[in-house]
Amino acid sequence: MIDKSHTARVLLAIALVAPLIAHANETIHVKLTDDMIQLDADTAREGRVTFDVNNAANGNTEHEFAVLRTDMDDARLPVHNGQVTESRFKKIGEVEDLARGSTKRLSVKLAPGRYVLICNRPGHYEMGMHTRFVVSR
Ligand SMILES: [Cu+2]
Repeated sequence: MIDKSHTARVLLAIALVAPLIAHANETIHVKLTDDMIQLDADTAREGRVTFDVNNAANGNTEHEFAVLRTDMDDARLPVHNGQVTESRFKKIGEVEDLARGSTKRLSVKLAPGRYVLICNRPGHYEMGMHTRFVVSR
């Protein structure tokens, strides 16, 4: 004999959980080196993405990590006095003042599209601290 109320509860639970699975929280591990931003994955599904950002540089220099929404090539952003002109972009989020060895987390909601990840300490972008990131449906 089928328990109808039990079946209804199971269906309700599936209906509530399914959208959460479709937009699962993804964590991207980010390693900041002296002249690079390294990712363990350069794509994610749309939804909440957590960047786990570690300053793994050898030099005793603080770094930062910013997420910009742009279709531009990550190597061709406009630069003024050693810094990317962030005002020309939609900045999704950032973490700053990462001392050597430290880790900070940035959790953002990302729509499908192309992004550029940079460190915008003066001179760091031009040293190579930039990479692209793509979010798919
Ligand atoms: Cu930097």
